[in-house]
Amino acid sequence: MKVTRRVLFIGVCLILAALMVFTACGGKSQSAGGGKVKVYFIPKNLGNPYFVALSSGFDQALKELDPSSAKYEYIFTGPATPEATSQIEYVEAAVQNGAKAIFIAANSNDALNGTFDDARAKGTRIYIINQDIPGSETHRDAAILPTNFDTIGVAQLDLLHSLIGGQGEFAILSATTDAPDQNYWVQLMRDELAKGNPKYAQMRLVDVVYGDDQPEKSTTEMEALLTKYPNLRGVIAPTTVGIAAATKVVQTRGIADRVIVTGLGLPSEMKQFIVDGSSKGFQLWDPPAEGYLGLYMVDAELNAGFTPTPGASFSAGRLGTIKIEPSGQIFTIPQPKLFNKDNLDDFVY
Ligand code: RAM
Repeated sequence: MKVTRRVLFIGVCLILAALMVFTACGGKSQSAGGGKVKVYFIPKNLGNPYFVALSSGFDQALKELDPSSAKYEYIFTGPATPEATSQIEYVEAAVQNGAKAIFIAANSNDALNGTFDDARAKGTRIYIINQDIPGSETHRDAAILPTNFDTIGVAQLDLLHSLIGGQGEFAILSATTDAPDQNYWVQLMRDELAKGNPKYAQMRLVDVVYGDDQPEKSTTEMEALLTKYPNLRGVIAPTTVGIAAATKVVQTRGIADRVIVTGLGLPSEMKQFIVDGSSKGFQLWDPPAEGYLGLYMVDAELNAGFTPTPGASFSAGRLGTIKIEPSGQIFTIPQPKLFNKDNLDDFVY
């Protein structure tokens, strides 16, 4: 009798174990993933390698915090092009799907405010990532910035200054006309020039054009600048898409020493240009670190009593303790970093 019971008990255990394995294996299907915490990253648009680099940081943190993929479901999705309203449907779909947190590189300062409000009312955290939404800060929970944006205007001007000997006409090749991050930096550059600092007295900003973070449009805009301004000495492209396209133009035309292209570049895309001399240097930060600390922030809220309020801090693995500034922003690194032929080993993303 005893033996029979034990056999029965073992049998039941085996059936339960089999059921668990079956359920776990089905984890990829929509319904079986239901128990996991859903974390979304919606970039400005898909097809921009910059955001693939940023997304890889989420994956790094997932490996550390959830090696068996039991806790989190991470979803990287977004529109094909970076228009002001193109992300709305993706935010709505994520909320509908039960997103715990949405990280979004918004394409507008304010076009998503109502969508964000609805999402937050349903319990979804809205974290702006890679930038902020100036003027609309009350519509998000916090913002992860790659660095302190207030340093970027002077940093970019100084970089061009050093590359052109402080003299000549230059233009800015930006992303979209609505882009919150580029518009902020371009304004900082304009403000700095307007201050009358003698350092920039011999540099003249002749135009600001928009390549929409699309390689073809950026190329066309760069070519048009060269036609319109025969004395153009430099271009600042504070977008990884724009700088890569513009550098390609000066490389192809063999004029990389006459028209200096700089700005914010993705090291993996710019490496070839640095190696062949078409680019003398550019700046950036650490995009993967932003995604990495983003997932740690979600985890801290779930497991360590963290709430995203100014002054609060959390522990983010290899990045140490991260603190939310009074503005609700997080600065991933304090200031942008210079990439040139002297640090090719740092070109890792
Ligand atoms: C482009 C995007 C992104 C920006 C970088 C520098 O890839 O516009 O938002 O942070 O450039």
